[in-house]
Amino acid sequence: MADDGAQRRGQPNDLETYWMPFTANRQFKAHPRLVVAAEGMHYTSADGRRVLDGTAGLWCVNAGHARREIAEAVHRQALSLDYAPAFQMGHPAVFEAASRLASLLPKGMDHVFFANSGSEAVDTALKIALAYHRLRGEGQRTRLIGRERGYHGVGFGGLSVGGISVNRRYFGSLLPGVDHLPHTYDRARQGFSRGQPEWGAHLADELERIVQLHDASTIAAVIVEPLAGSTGVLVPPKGYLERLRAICDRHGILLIFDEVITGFGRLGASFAVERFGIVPDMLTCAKGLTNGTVPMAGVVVRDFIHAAFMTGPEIAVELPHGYTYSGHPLAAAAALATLDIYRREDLFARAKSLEAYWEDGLHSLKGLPHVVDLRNLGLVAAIELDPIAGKPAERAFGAFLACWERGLLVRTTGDIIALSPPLVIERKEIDELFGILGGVLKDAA
Ligand code: PXG
Repeated sequence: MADDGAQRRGQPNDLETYWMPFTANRQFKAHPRLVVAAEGMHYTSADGRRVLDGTAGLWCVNAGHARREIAEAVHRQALSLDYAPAFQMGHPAVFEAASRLASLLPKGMDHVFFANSGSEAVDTALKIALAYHRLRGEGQRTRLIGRERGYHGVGFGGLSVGGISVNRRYFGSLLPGVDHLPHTYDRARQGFSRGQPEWGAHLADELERIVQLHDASTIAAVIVEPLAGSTGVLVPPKGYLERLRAICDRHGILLIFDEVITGFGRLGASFAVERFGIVPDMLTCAKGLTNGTVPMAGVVVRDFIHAAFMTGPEIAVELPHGYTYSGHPLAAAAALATLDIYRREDLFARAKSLEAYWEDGLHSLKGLPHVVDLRNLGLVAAIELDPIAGKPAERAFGAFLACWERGLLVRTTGDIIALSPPLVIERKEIDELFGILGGVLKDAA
């Protein structure tokens, strides 16, 4: 009845109207899980329970929740300059944010384009790659290479190079001219690896095969997550990323690292770039850039790419691309305050110093019922469970619900539980996290 809708709209906490993203809406609305506050390592649920945040929100709250300095910086910025036109105008904070972000990366990665989400950053990077080749007179380089089980957000570009079939299947033919590397996971050869698996570097050579198939002159860029996060924490085999870099160099193909998850200390270094000592041609980041407080994402490009655009008449717009909220003042203020915290508290080094303890905690779950793999790097971990026959994803979803009941937030994808706590986690909280998880896995058996 029409009246029902009108009535519902008048009610607070109407669950029906909001169509939730990447959520089982009917299950959620039958059994809502609402959080109403957060501080440090914990959320507070609507029924007043403290819940340990094992996922830094969605891999973004690296400095822990409700950081005063960030909130105050955003507040001050809103009162002094709420919005500045992003096109043909500027404001000081965004220039400072770009410089500060670039200062975390190797020299030569000195230019930053801002967007508002990881998805936008990825589409931006792919567009820059195509435009770069065209400007150099190699406009036939239009192919983009992604990887199976890769996640690069939900824009048509990111979806096209992404390799998660359930995300792709409803949305038509996506971008043309895209190919995919094989993913790097093989449980039989890598199961229960601590850190980077020994096996799998040669899988990068598949890029050489793809190049032979299409011819290098048609390929613009390769995009990969240095560590695949969303698809269940696939840690790059030793030597794999190095080989990708070498093959791209050999064929004039741009290499893009999607560091939306791996950036800002998650792997115990500023970026995967630092952790692995490999310099891509472009890098995308988001999430931890503002500690999750205000949406913001960035594409950091190497100087030679930027320089290729800085030609032609001075009053010409060099790149016809951007968003109303690119470099929004509130986001820039949040980024500056966040980067201050990372530096002041040395949080990237803190993540590194906790890595061994974290790894031991994770691998203490070995042998528990249905645990078929454990993998980790930095402050990231995954527990892969044996699926219930005929009911994929149910075992992990059940564990997620049980953890929530017992005061721990985890993420699941398929039958994989993923963990990525704020970098401010204490050892006793690591114990608590794996204690709750271990209990849940035992009791579910
Ligand atoms: N690239 C990567 C590597 C990501 O992980 C995106 C792009 C897209 O970012 P936006 O801001 O458009 O969502 C992501 C996002 C999870 C999970 O639990 C992961 C993401 C987002 C939400 C949940 O695995 N990654």
